Amino acid sequence: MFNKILIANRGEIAIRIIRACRELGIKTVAVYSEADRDAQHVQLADEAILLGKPEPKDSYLNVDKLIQAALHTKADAVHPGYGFLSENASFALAVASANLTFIGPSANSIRAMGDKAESKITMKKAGVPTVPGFEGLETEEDFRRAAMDIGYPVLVKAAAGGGGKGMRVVNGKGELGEAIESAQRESLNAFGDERLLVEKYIPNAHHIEFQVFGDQQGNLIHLFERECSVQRRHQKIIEETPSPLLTPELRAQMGEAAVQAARAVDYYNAGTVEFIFDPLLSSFYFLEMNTRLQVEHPITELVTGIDLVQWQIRVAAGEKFPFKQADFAQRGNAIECRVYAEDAANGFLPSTGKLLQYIEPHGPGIRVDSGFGVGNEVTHFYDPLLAKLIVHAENREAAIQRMQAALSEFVIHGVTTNIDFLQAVLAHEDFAKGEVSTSWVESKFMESDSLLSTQEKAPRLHTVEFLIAAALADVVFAGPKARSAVANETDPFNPWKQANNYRN
Ligand code: MV4
Repeated sequence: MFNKILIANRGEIAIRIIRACRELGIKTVAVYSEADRDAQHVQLADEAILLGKPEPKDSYLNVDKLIQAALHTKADAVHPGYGFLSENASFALAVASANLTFIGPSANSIRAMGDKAESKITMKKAGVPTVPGFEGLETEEDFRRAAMDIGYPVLVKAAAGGGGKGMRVVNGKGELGEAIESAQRESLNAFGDERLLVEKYIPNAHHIEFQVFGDQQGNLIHLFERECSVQRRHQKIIEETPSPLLTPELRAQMGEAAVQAARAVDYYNAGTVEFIFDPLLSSFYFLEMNTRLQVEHPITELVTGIDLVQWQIRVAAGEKFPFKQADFAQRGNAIECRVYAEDAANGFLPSTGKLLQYIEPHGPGIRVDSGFGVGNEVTHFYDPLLAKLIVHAENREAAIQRMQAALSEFVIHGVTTNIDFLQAVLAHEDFAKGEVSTSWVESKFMESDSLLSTQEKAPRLHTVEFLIAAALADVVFAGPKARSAVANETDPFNPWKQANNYRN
């Protein structure tokens, strides 16, 4: 087993990895930028190395500095977390070349899944369902014939890309030329590659992904699905498992397809196979594979009872994964809400500032993964994710209720958050029915100017002043009685008032 692991990341995921290391008796090295001197991941690790300026290219994306830090601290492995360099095959190779272990899949697996067109061809060969379509088209005439063959509407996608960049829906042949041109331009800009693929457009699609996990001995299983259709502009907002859409038969088919997909690229460690699900035909198609740990991994941990990060470390060290597919079942329902520092009522702009108050919810079946506390600064340099609020309960209704109660207990002052927006989604009848496709948020919420964000109404105070005011009021840590008693006051510093702004 490793003696010491360097964590090439920040925020909640760095802390999640530090905790797994501590349980395994492994020492940890945090890295940080000048913007993260006071960050919690720095304080929680055994050692910490300053990388440089806040800009990611000078810090969390800087391969040379990260390898230097690992060698200097005599770490023997590197965990990349998610984002940053986690799906960069060159980084995985650089780590290995420095005689360090990359905690993740092989560089070859990362590369094989990095290109959409290439991975789609690999999946077709492996017998994994893909959306009907064509790759490797060159002239406009090629595209025109392909689109006719598929039948409109079609979707033009960047072959190199992901995350919806360079994607255009084409409803008829009159729109095709312009769509190809603009998709090529955008794709060249974003990825330095203008190759496109074209496929059948699936309206009202659901995003259902499967967690896969394997060791270096060839044992490979799936850990069921996560429904991630509540998203906006390709940013996930709420994830849940099990998916309310899947039957046991479909789940088994998709799980098998996910394992097949992973096996086709000799996958080991944690990975996620993304499918697009057509609710009209109950058919599913491979979209892409994310060759890393995902943000939403905790909901899988809660329903399967497995610690994914611990097992990532153990199989990276060469341990055999001892469980078989039949050892796993889904117990209850889990939901994750991403609490972002952003202003839902104002175009979802990121909201920056110092956290003046921050009180997490607690209770049975409630988990909070966060990298923030009172006094921490939310900056524009990094992702505005403040916390992941994750709940687990006996069934879906109970999980939704538990999430609503937990959200109403969450107190965050100093930045605007999306908590009221999350509550509006959870309270919606479509969500209750589980009838929420990837276009749902935009169609139901975006044109509405209702109050969707938790507005910061109190004037900004310094942390110490705020805590003194709160202590004098003697209610910050008091129970619901005190809470409801003060909810009617006009005290502008009253932290319990924030949840009352919510209207649907
Ligand atoms: C699609 C699709 C409909 N039909 N492909 C968006 C990002 C990229 N990963 C693939 N995406 C989509 N591909 C076909 N043939 C709809 C989407 C899509 C989507 C997919 C997953 C999660 C969220 C999404 C939001 C909008 C569109």
